[in-house]
Amino acid sequence: MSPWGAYGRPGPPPSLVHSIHPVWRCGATLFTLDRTLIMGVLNVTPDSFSDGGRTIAEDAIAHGRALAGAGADIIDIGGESTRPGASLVPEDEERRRVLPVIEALAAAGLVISLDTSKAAVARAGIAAGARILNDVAGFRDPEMVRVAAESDVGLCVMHMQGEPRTMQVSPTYDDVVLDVARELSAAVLRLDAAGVSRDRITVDPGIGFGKTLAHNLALIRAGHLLTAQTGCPVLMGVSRKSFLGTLTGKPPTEREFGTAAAVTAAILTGSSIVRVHDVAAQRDVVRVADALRGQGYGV
Ligand code: PMM
Repeated sequence: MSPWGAYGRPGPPPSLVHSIHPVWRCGATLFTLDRTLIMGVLNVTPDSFSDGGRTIAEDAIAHGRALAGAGADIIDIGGESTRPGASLVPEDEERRRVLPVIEALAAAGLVISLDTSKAAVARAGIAAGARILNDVAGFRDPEMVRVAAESDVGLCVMHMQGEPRTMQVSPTYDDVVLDVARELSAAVLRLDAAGVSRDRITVDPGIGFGKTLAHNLALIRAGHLLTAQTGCPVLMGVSRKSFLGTLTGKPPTEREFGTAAAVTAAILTGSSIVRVHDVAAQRDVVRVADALRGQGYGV
């Protein structure tokens, strides 16, 4: 029987998927991937919260609780914007932004993912209660690999071509899906060699991180192939991204239907975790997509 359950996910034959771990081990939390997990986005940056008399941390904590109440399985906390052209945030400032929010939400029993590429921030975040490290730089920094190996947290290895300031200038690939799969596999092997067990790792093709519209569309459809090639479940971040603006002409806050279409496509083509801003809206989308796929929610 396929590790995905009695019916299996549509996609590659069992011979290709038999070695995939149908779980994601994140410290004390073991996720069984028999339904799609929802990761809610919590950006703790000054431009993410309006100045309504409360501190950014207070606003962020309230928003994190709301995301969990709306159905998020994981809250992904980030203190540095990674949008194209964004400037870097000093390490101290990033720590100051995220640590109180991680502490408060972890103490409330939520599973916290920390979106950082800085090893010192990652270490402090794990000590504060984070159970997942989400590195948009794909654990290129040997120090990040060390932090991963010295802990038992879950990991998200994201693919990015170049770096945020310049990544959208002229992204080029021979074959985007195979190139991204190869680079993600290499990152997984680096973690493997450092002693990180495979069931702690998810991979993410990095939608919008050094990709054209065509690259993004090809990668959203490539979940099955990426899982087969890397041996890890796929996490997909499509929410409100600029490719949706290109397709619809809408600004980020009006991209919820576009996000819904992309989330559905990602789930039907093999993604196991989706990273979204509007959890309440996308939770319905995930439920329906899981049912269409023949899994989850009692189907
Ligand atoms: N996208 C952003 C930030 N972090 N992490 C992962 N794993 N995957 C993503 O697609 C991703 C990420 C940028 O999006 P935001 O500014 O809307 O948070």
